[in-house]
Amino acid sequence: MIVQFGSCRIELAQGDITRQQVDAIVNAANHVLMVGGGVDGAIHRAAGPSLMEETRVKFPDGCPTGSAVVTSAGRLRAKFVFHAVGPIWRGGVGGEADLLASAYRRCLELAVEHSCNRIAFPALSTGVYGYPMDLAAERSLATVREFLLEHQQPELVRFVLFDGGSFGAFARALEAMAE
Ligand code: AR6
Repeated sequence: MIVQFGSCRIELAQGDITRQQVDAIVNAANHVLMVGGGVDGAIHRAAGPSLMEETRVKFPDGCPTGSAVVTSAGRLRAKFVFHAVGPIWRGGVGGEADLLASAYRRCLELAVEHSCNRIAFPALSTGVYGYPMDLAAERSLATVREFLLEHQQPELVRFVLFDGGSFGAFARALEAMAE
């Protein structure tokens, strides 16, 4: 599913984010930037050990929740990995929505700063971090849409959803937004 916003587009795909060929792949990281499971484990396995080494050397203090840092991409078919730290869901009363939006926005800013025309996101915070999928879909897509309309870049933002459930939630939210 593809929806155009000005000269940019948001695309939804179902699959494995490590197989994407784009300028930047976003990782769902944690604030200490230690390799975990989910997207993080898959990205580090596919990229190879250079990714962890670079992350450790460049960012010994980790990365705050709601932000992101950039490394090269090792063996992935991308130029960069943006390690984004989404919030842990705590019932919605701890500013999770703003922190989630802020993590997406920082990645989009990094894409512009590093001349990345094509960026792929997973559904940040919706796995181990427990953010409800429907709420995450709405907030994530609204944040990206707002950024694209304001900045007219990057050209392509692809959400790579792992299964039918997450794809469906994002498709419903994107459809509602495009109406
Ligand atoms: N490609 C695309 N999406 C995936 C993939 C994949 N290969 N694997 C899982 N997903 P998660 P979080 C989906 O847990 O919630 C790690 O341990 C998954 O189904 O990866 O932000 C980190 O180190 C879910 O919908 O990220 C952190 O400690 C979404 O990606 C913590 O998990 C995000 O799930 C971050 O938790």
